[in-house]
Amino acid sequence: MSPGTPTENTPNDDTPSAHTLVIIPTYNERENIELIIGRLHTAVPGAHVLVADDGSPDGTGDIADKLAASDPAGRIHVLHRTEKNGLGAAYIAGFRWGLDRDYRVLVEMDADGSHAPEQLHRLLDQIDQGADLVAGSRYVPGGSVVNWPKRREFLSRGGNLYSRLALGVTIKDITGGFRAYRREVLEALDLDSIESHGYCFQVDLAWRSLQQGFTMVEVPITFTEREFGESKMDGNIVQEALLKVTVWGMRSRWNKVRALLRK
Ligand SMILES: Nc1nc2c(ncn2[C@@H]2O[C@H](COP(=O)(O)OP(=O)(O)OP(=O)(O)O)[C@@H](O)[C@H]2O)c(=O)[nH]1
Ligand SMILES: [Mg+2]
Repeated sequence: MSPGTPTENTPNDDTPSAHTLVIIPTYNERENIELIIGRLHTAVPGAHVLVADDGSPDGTGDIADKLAASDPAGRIHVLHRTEKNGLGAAYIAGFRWGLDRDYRVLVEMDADGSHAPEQLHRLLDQIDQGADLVAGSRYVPGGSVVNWPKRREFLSRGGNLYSRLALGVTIKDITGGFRAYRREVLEALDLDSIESHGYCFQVDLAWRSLQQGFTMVEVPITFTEREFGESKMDGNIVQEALLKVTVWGMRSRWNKVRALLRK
């Protein structure tokens, strides 16, 4: 199915996906925010949205407020944070906001159009079928990347391969940021202790969920590089991920060896 095809599913009220909150972290996404929420509501009309804005100087937060005020169905919510604190902190605040209410599924989605709302139903269908955590994946059959420079794709594929080897997991795209979590997963994680940023934040959440014994399923997505606005990616993010993934992998292996020695 192409990213332009909306879902044909109308979940009944008993399914977890009928109680979905899509969290969209934003920092200077003025050109994108209305477009992405519009696409989301065309594709999944029942989904609620939480824009987690870090006081964007370009007025993204005000635009989100206006969108919220003009949605008669009351599906749009805005969390105004005062400082730019990174995507991870914005997501954690968003998760808390959602867990304080009765949402059953919490979704992570970028504002810049890289994650197609028209493909969200692929993730939600898997949740309804029993998965605990579903990751939109660029690197499973059917998944793809559009408009990415070769260098960027190489870095992303390399990071994923390294994570797979270091952590001993089979997930093909553990750094991706288009995900759906059953609320029980986030309730079980110690959100206070998560300090990772950027891609590492996604690896961290997946790794903690797997360690707790939750099931993680990948579904193919088409990832499209942003058209409007600026990227907030920087070199430190790669360094942080490399270091932390190595430590987590070594710690996990060491724990296994210790358990064997004790037998
Ligand atoms: N609230 C908040 N959102 C952020 C922050 N940094 C990035 N974001 C948002 O997180 C999402 C992903 O950020 P991007 O800049 O697209 O990062 P990226 O996808 O790694 O980079 P590109 O591929 O160049 O787009 C977007 O919706 C951003 O607006 C932040 O510090 N605070
Ligand atoms: Mg992006």
